[in-house]
Amino acid sequence: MENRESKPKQYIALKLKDNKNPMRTIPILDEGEFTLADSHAIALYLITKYGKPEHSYLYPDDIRTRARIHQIMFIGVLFPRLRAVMAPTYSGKLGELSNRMIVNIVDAYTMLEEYLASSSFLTGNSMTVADLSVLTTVSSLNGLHPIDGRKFPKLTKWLNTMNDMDVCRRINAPGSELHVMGLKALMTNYKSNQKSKL
Ligand SMILES: N[C@@H](CCC(=O)N[C@@H](CS)C(=O)NCC(=O)O)C(=O)O
Repeated sequence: MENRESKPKQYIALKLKDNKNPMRTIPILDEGEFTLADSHAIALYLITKYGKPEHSYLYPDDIRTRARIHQIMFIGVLFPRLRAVMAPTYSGKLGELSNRMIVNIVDAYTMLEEYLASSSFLTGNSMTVADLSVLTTVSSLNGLHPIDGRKFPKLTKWLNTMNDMDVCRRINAPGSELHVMGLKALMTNYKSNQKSKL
């Protein structure tokens, strides 16, 4: 994870093709002559390119609504808190969440609870691409450190509403469950390796 030279070949190949993803992260969109990194940029590109009129609620034309959507999608402090757990776990160096990791995750929940203070979704009373984007990270965080429903009632309600949607049940939930299960298995593995060294 930390060593950018150790990326699987296909990502390196994409990176080398037009030098558009120096981060060497996934996801990467590959349309032949056009590649694009960063899930938020990709989601906005796909919705602008392929969105049908009946999906316009996901990314409405109104510029202030769009600005709010961007504000949530480019929040910047959410995914890094998951990444802080993922990176050492994938490289086999983490057995459990540290206190610092938990404080940062709970702080992210607090921030989202505030965004949801006066609306049922993150940018208003209708679900947008911003909610879908945040859901992908929050569902993994929730699997690692469950959201306390008493402390975060609005976030809990939002998550339940999102998880009840057919699209989230079919697409997000299976991947998220697998992701959390994999992370926990790697942590357990690390812990048992540590024990066997004693
Ligand atoms: N802001 C980027 C973050 C992408 C990202 O960090 N992806 C992870 C996998 S979920 C990755 O490729 N990590 C490898 C690395 O950072 O070296 C996005 O939303 O696409």
